[in-house]
Amino acid sequence: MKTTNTYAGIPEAYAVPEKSKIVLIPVPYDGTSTWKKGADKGPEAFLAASENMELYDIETNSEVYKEGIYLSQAVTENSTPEAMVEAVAEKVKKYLNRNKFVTLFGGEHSISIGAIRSFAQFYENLTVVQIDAHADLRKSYQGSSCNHACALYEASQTTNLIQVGIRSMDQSERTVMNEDNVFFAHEMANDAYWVEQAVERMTDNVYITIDLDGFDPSILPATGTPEPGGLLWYETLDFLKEIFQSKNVVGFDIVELCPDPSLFASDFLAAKLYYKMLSYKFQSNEIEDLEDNDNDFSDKGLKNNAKFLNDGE
Ligand SMILES: [Mn+2]
Repeated sequence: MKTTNTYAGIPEAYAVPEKSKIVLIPVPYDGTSTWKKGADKGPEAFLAASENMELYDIETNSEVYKEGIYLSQAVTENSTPEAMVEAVAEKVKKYLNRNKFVTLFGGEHSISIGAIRSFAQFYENLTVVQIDAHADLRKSYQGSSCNHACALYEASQTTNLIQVGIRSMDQSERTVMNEDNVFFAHEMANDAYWVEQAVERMTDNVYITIDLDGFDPSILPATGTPEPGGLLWYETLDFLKEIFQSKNVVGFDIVELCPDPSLFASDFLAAKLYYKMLSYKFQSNEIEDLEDNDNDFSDKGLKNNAKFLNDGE
């Protein structure tokens, strides 16, 4: 399913696993989506768009790919939703254990369940920031707790979950929802301070999960269940920039790209969003590297590190 051997066609020298600070795990899974199918084609379209994107970021004056981006083998386990979630969790764990900055591209939103499970085991007091049109807080749906409609239920129980851009949910999800940590789209539209308020609710270690349907369908139509009234490009970047500057972002995923050849601008938005997030993450690295050369994770709230050291990989 890879279009090239490296992410965005970057030179091999920046794409070898040993030297890469960043790992990208594609998860082309679409087992439980209920409306429009096609999120399994998301990683391929994202990678193709990434190849046609400039790799110099004007805003940060950086070429973040030089930090090294290793494109891992895709997770293709799809026998059951539970098996897929477990396969994602194992893969994420393997690279966390190697001190990589782990990123994923889906696939439908249920792929985040396994990713968040491993991040929450690895980092103390983890905050999960979810940008999404849908709350995704059902405990189970159509017979599985690993359905895309349940993508954030486990995170709501195990992490400090902050939900942003929500504008579609079932009434029953209110019983699970921590409304102090929810930024509904209709409220954000009339509140100039939502970014500050959301950041105030975060602990130091932050994982970000972006369901592309969180964006407004006017700028991202190619997704399985579009909803009007979503986030626009620059307000999203301002929010993300604020998180990357003030918190320790430990990893992220982007999900629910459902490519359609007539809507290929969506693929390019996803590609640019991914690269922007890496650019924000590593933009101050040159300065940090001068001050402190070793790239360890001490003082950053690692926990249960030891249990990851035994998985033989
Ligand atoms: Mn979602």
